[in-house]
Amino acid sequence: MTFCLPLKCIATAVTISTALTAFAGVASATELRGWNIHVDDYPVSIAMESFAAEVAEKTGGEVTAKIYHNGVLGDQPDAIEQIRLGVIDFGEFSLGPMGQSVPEANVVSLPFIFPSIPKMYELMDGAVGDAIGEGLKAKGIVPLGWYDAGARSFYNSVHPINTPTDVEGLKIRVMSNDLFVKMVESMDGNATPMAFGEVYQSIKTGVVDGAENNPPSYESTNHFEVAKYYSMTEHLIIPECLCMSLKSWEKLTAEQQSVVMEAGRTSANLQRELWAKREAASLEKVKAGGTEVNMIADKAPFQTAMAPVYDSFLAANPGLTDLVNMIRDAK
Ligand code: BDP
Repeated sequence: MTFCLPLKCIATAVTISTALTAFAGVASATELRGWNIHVDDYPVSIAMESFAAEVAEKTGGEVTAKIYHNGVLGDQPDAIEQIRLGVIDFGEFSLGPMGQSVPEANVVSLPFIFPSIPKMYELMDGAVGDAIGEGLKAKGIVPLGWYDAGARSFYNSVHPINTPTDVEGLKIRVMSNDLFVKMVESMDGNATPMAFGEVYQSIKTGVVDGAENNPPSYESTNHFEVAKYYSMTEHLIIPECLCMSLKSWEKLTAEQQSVVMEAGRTSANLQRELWAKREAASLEKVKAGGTEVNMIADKAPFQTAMAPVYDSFLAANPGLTDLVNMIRDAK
């Protein structure tokens, strides 16, 4: 028995099937939540947006991503926990704070471990990156691409730093990781781990005398307005990671995973190009803004002062000795 004329029946069937397809489309679409600490025009932020665009395009809209810039989803140590839990689907992290949960990642937070930035790229795109990637995966984090963060140098509001003794007595903000506390204490400075977003006010009000970071972060946060001595110690070359929660990763199909992985690599290449340009522009901007940049004629005394950092790290993590040596021996 039929309640409709044949033509009407067809029309109704089409309507129903269109509605079902649309519903299925909605049901299977995934929107990923992305965490980022940086301002919108930062190289990391632009590369993350390009990652999101590529993923949306190549999955035909099945997987899309919304990125929350400026740290609005919380500070980095909390975001690392949230990505492990799958509350945040992906993000761009410094391997600095990552080291508190992933011991392998700590290896790249050892002061002066990489002889240069090109060498860091080479090692991160090879065996060292693979070893750290395994460590991350074991903690529920899937690396998609290694981003550049240049080299970090000290800045403060008191005086230029030329030798390790100039750090003595200075109150320096560090990223949340015991290694960085030890690093500053090895030069008799006072280290204060603190959220990135609190540093500007803390320098301004004298809670700390300074901090340490790469030129783009020193500039984009306006720290240069309150700490005008920027001393190019370049003591830390810490790569960064565009990475995804393993929990979110496992919800994707194999095909979607390969698109996401590929987009991560492409975005890393873009980020590295943008980084080099931004670094130069940031240095110009801070100099024009009154920053006094001083180069370090001889970094050897700083390197020597870091011996206790290595000693205590290797004593606590003997299993990571080979990885440390793999980097240190790289010429
Ligand atoms: C920047 C890193 C960012 C860190 C920040 C910091 O890109 O991930 O949160 O330093 O010092 O260079 O906290």
